[in-house]
Amino acid sequence: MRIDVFTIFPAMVGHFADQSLLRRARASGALDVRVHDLRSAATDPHRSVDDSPFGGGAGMVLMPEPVFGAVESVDPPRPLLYLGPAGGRFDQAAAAELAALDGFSLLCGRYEGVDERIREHLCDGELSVGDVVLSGGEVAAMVVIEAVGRLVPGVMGNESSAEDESFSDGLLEYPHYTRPASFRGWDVPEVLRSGDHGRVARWRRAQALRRTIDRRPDLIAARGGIDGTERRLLEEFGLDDGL
Ligand code: JF5
Repeated sequence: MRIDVFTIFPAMVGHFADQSLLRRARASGALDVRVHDLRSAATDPHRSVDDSPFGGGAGMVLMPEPVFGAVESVDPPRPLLYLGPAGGRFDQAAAAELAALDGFSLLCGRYEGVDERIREHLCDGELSVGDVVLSGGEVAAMVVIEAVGRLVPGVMGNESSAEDESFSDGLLEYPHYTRPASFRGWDVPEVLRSGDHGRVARWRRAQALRRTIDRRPDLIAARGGIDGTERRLLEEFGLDDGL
């Protein structure tokens, strides 16, 4: 998997990609993150990448020449996706789609935005990590790199845990516990210490369902509600309140 990132803050994204889980993935060859400085294609002595908007108004806009220049000198993997609040929502399904590709590229916007010709004639699409406005696309790019990177085979230490987690089946995760069995009078649920693996699995599923019903009813609606088996599972553990 190759991910190319175009940014005016290459050190920020580069440092991130050199850390933790991603560092190991890159060392193993499973993940190839290449960060490119948008300023490298600037031609003027000040290496300018932005200019004031035609029509007036506050702020600065990324200019087409350095951005087209940086991208075209690399010929990066496509699609090239622009990160900004006007994009399609980047969620776990979008992460899985990107993880199935051989590669893709990210363009980080800054200032008030980028010249519209970059979005229209250079980029292939647009992604948003949420309804929040950032000062630039770098943090959003890091969200995408981490979410996609950990889905690439060979990236995570524990290959099974990616599938086990929140959203993989449309539910939030069940609660986790470790030692001590009793901490400040708060005890680990008895079922987890019972050694009954079938009952543990059913309890976890019931807890995941209950949590999702309480905290993310939108996710329950999206998967078509609760079926009869699930209702009985909730009843088994006394978690069927208000159903
Ligand atoms: C940006 C113009 C880019 O704010 C974001 C963003 C929000 N969700 N996903 C990305 O990106 C920075 C701000 C203004 C272009």
